[in-house]
Amino acid sequence: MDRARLRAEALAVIRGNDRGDYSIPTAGLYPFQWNWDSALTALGMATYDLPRAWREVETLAAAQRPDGMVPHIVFWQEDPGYFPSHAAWGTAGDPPASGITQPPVLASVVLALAQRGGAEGRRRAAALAKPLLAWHRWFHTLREPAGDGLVALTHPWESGRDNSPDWDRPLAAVEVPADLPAYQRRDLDHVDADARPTRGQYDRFMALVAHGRACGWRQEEIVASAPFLVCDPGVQFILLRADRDLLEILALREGGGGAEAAEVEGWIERGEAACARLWSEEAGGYCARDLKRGELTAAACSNASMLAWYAGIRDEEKMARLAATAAALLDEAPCGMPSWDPRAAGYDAKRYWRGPAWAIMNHMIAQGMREQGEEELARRLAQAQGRLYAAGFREYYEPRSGAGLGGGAFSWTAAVFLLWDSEELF
Ligand code: 9WN
Repeated sequence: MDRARLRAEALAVIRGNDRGDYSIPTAGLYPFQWNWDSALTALGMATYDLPRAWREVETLAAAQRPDGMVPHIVFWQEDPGYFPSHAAWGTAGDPPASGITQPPVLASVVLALAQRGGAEGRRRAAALAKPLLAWHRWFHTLREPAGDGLVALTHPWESGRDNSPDWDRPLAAVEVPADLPAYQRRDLDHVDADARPTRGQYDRFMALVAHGRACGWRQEEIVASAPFLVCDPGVQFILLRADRDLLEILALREGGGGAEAAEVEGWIERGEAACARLWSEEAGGYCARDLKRGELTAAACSNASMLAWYAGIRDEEKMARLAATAAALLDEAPCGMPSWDPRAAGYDAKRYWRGPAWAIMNHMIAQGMREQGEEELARRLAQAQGRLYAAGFREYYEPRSGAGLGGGAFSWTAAVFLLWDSEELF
């Protein structure tokens, strides 16, 4: 790997996507601020410009809605190149935003920035405690329909794994209304159709947007009548870690955690216990659960299943089994943890979230593995990550060949390179 050249290219990618106080994932395909892209990109920015990294997360937090949700897209400026536009979402509020959320990595990123040291970092992290608390509370109240620690998503885009086979069954049950407004996809102007979701999936994505609009984007109403209501192991695990990290952020405030800390501890206890209900003996891992039908949606593992280490799950028996599954997946796919088990029905090496590997997912999975003592698996993932970067800073990669797919010059892919390079993790 030519590190110096890649480092210079990674910096150029992030700078090219920098819009001043926020960044976009990549020009053309995704021209707005995306929630988890932005937060994870800040990790890379922090390696060379910590104040800029702080501005990135502060801009994202500033888009919080009155109910506490931090939206999945913030439309700081107009751009006709992406669909669904702000008008298609039909949401109220300022700044203009989509009506759904995304994986809540923000608290974990804020803590990581604070840990880079300095009173200023602690001050800025403490100042974000309130919005973070409000967002997590939104998840644990409005999005825990049974109050049992399983967090619900109402749109596949909230998982960040848009068209994973995990969603095939619950999504197939979503009716596409005859009066669904006609729409024109813009993603296919930028990326080959065989690497993107199908028309049938898009129709259902838009049917769910129409449902949110019909509910005036009021959460209680959306959840109560949701055509799609699932628990994603990815969001469940990311939120569990983020809750733990939020506790540390609360402690940075003057006066410490207080009653709010006890509230967060309650979320952690409930959330951790609930993860067992995502376990599939057949898959040898944690899977998605359909909360409308009370069943797991499929019996195979995704890369989100592998975030259990990142979440700090301590069930020894299950984690040993999961380690064996992870090793088997990496045997199949040496260029990164595949987004779907290559041995399972539904696998597609090229199509979005149905097989390809993502650098940011590898990053979070490997971080968890290192923290939990799974050194050998983490080392294998580091090798895989090195192979991916040979194809540049792409959105995703074929997990067997390492060929680059989707958008190019991708912010979070470049950010993870800078982070791993600076910490000599390759
Ligand atoms: C919809 C920006 C986003 C990522 C998601 C990824 C993809 C959008 C799309 O791109 O989703 O949010 O239009 O396909 O699935 O994880 O945040 O990179």
